[in-house]
Amino acid sequence: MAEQEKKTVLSGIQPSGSPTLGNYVGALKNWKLLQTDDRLCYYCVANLHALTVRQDPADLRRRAGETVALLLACGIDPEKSVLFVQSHVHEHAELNWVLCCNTYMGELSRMTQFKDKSAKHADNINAGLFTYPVLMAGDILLYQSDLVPVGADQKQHIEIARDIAIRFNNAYGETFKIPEGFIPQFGARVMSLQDPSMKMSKSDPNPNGFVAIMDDPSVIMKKFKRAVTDSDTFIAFDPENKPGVSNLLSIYTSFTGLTMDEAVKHFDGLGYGSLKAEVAEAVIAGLEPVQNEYKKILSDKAYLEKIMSDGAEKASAQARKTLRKVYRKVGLA
Ligand code: AQP
Repeated sequence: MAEQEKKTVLSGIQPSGSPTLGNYVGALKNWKLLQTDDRLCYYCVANLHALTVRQDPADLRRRAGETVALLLACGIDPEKSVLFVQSHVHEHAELNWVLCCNTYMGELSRMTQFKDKSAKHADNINAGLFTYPVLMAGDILLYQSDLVPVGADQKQHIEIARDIAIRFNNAYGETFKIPEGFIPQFGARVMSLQDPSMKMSKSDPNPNGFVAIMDDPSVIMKKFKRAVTDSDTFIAFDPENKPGVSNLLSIYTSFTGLTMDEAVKHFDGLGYGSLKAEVAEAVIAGLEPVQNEYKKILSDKAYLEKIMSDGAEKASAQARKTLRKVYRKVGLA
């Protein structure tokens, strides 16, 4: 298929900690599946976004490469997809400014992620945290993306990206493609193992709340055994009344490929101890090939560097085209 006929896919992951089961089930697993012949996928390590929360510079630098290695280990194929680090393509920061000047304070103040993260980081409510959705809109629009695969937590950000694109096109003439979000039917919101009313997050200060993709099998087993359930004794899928148990069941279906009905039937008559152990075993088995591949890739620094520089070059070629068009439209070029 000719390059220009392919649908464009864009998504990103912040190198803001150790990627979790939530990132894997809600995003990375699907990124691999989207790499078909009729699509061109751009996958980025969103390190500019990570700066919205205070980061240790050495950790942030190291995690960019580690996250690229993890994406490769999760099946992102650099022959099929463009895999790059966001800060290596300076057009992201440049488009961000133009879009900031076309976005309203009112619409940004409605973003729930801003409210959540401001509450979590009350000592550092910076302007970047507030304008985060504009930077994300720029990521998407730079590549003229058709489809943006994300977890359910990013739905509001896709909607504002669409609003910004439509407003810009109306003001300056056709410039951006209007993107669609792609949210998986199951696993779009993996919840914390310690507080199933909150999503699982890699920056959770309580390490028992999340399972990192690279956690050792014994650690994974321990974290699931400590998972919060409820005081009932039966296993049922009921996210409202049994959020902890339902979260474990959802994770189980994502890793076994069973339907929810099949999973519930499988655990009929069994207790929470069996549920936790079997979910942990399924996760350990599912993550094992990713963990092995990650270690192999990370040990080859030259290969990783090459992937990052090739990816930046390919991404820049498209980003440059869009930014040039934008600069002409607004009168900067
Ligand atoms: N718990 C989750 N369930 C399903 N999908 C999730 N995603 C994140 N958490 C879950 C999806 O993973 C992709 C990459 O996320 P991100 O790194 O850009 O940032 P995030 O959404 O803020 O993820 P975290 O883990 O919660 O990071 P921190 O703790 O740094 O804020 C996205 O598609 C996201 O939807």
